Amino acid sequence: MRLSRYFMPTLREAPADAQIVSHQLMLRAGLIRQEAAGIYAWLPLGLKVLKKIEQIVREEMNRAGAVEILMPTLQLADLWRESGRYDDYGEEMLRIKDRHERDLLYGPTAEEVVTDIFRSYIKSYKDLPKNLYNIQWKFRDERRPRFGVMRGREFLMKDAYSFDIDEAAARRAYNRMFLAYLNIYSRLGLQAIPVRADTGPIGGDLSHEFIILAETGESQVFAHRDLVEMGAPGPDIDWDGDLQPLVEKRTALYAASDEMHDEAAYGALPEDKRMTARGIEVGHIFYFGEKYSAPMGAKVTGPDGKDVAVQMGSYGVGVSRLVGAIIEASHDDGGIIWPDSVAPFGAAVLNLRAGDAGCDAACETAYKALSEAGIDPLYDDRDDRPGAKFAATDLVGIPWQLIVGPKGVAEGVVELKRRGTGERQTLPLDAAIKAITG
Ligand code: 5CA
Repeated sequence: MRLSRYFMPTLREAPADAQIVSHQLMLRAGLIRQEAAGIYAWLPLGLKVLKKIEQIVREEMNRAGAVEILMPTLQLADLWRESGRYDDYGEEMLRIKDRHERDLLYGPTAEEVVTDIFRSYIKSYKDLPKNLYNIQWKFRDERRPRFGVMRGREFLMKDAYSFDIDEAAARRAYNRMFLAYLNIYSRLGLQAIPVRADTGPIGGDLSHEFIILAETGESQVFAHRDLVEMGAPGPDIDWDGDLQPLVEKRTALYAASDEMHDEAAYGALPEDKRMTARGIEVGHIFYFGEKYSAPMGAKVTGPDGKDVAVQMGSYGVGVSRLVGAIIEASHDDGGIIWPDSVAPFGAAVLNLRAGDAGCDAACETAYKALSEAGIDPLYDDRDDRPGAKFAATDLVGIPWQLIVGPKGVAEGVVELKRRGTGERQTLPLDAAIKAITG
């Protein structure tokens, strides 16, 4: 992409009401624009990052055996009356009437819709297990939308729903999601801690939140240090095998958010293993058995010929919240530092003297080679001061900067900067391209 043709509206200063660094940087780097409280338009750079996160989530869900669908944002109130949640959900639910005076709502979550889909088609235990997910916009009329996309009213969620014949099978489904989540966050460059959690309006008795550490997080977490430092299980586990040992290795260590915190259990840990910090909830998984399947009549015939309500769980990832969470975890005074896996562009080519024949030719060569190698470069071909180009490129956080100036071109070299470390090297153009394409 040539910057002269792109739309990347960067701002020198963030609006005063942006309180936390990720919100400030998302506005300054031109990722989002607020349209109403807690409701955002995604600008080109923000949309690219959002789509990359979405794709990583999708790949890991598919790997763990979940199947993608797409449910509507608008749902029938009658379904929620069946589950008994319509009145309970309260003011967070945006209620709408259509022209026929039928009650609709903008989905804050989709247990009812997915249960309705399931019960329409699946009638036998032989068709289980099933895990259906979608990546879809949700609306919750939060009392205090704040921190930009962190607590929005409209936000993008990946929500998955598992259906099983009995509790043992449902726990296997839960375990698959538990481990898939750790792999998702690891691919996003994040260290996530699974903590025991409260189930709130979703319900159930088994639940974990996935928290990444950040000073601006809304929850306080208390955890065993070994858990904080433990890596993700990796993609090559046997997803159909016994995952319980991998899950237990993690759940055996103390970890809780404030609502579930047990001071005595935490205090019993060796002092050097106690860790408490603020964190951001980037995922939440629930096992709630028959809470929706029983009232909504989602039953299958079991091996003994008797009908039973299916055992369900639901599993959410805050996809749009993750954009902010990654920035909280990875930035410096100059701006955002994207992990390569979600960077909006793989590299930036900076032409320090657009119009100079030598600079233009070197930049075009780099731009072509990087494009062909699938790096998706952003070429700053504008006629602007070098200082402004450096600042903008640092701000938007592109992992590599290939800097082309007239002096270097005369000597047959360019400069290559790694955004994360600030490391710079001067080298021939070919070598710089090779360093980026690996
Ligand atoms: N149905 C279940 C799981 S599919 C559910 O809705 N869980 S949830 O309420 O915990 O939401 C799942 C994830 O969505 C949260 O972990 C969080 O990362 C994200 N999320 C929730 N509310 C918001 C919000 N207001 N703004 C941005 N992200 C949110």
